[in-house]
Amino acid sequence: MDYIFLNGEFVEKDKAMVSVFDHGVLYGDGIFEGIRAYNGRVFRLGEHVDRFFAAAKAIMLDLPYTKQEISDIVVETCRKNKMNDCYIRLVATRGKGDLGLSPKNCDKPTIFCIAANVSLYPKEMYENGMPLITSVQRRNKATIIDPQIKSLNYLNNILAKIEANRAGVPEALMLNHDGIVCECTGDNIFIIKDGVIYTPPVYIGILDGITRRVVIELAKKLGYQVVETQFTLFNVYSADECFLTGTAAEAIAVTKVDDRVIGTGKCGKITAEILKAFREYAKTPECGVKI
Ligand code: PXG
Repeated sequence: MDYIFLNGEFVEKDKAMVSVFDHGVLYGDGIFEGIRAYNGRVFRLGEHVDRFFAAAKAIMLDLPYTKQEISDIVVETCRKNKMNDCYIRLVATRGKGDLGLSPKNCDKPTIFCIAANVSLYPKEMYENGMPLITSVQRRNKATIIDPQIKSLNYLNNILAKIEANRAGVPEALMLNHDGIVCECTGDNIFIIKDGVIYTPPVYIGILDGITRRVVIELAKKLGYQVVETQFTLFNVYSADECFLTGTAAEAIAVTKVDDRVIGTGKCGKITAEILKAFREYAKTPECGVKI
């Protein structure tokens, strides 16, 4: 990671700065995407760019680029840094303004793109699964800040992550205001019961995760029934298997939730099959745009 794309040019990492008057810094006024490149291909780049533009529209941020230009920026950032397998962070903030909430003096958005090394969960956890706790923090209500917007306001997810850190586990599960299971701080959740795969629907207030979409497609191709429906912690505790999906995490088994052992306490058979299918898919030319 040597060069960062920042407002139209590549700058050296140590010189990539944004203003203290940037509303992304002052108010968390902006959006982001987390994207992966596998084997010289940017995974599902079109969908990430679409989600980025949808979020920009929702917060009334006019991006000064077309979708094709944003795609090119992402690919070019990987090329410039000679990275074939990496984690990419694409960010757009409202830009530099003054010390008022109103963005009317923010002339142009700040846009940057970073290609960094991937940090997955520890390898051991991909084989043996990982523990979760349920956070006391509720996931944002869709009527306040819709979780479909990958906004720079991740404070309640961060508070949940701090709870996980303090409990000595890698992730925290978040519920909505009615106690319905939503997702983790940076991963979507799936449970499996009697061979059927369940995951919360997007409308209850979750990020419409791109890994989630891919896993749903792959699981259906493998012949599994996938049901998007609401469920509670009871269903998680009594599931046969549970796993998380995310750009950084890929797919990873959960073997304990709030000190309840899930299924056999090991990475389940269906979860292992899905992770394998995901990794195979990430090696195919169809998975993304060539760097
Ligand atoms: N839910 C939330 C709240 C997220 O932020 C996901 C689900 C998974 O979505 P994708 O599209 O990646 O399959 C995310 C992903 C990280 C990290 O370092 C991950 C995310 C955001 C920030 C950091 O793991 N978002």
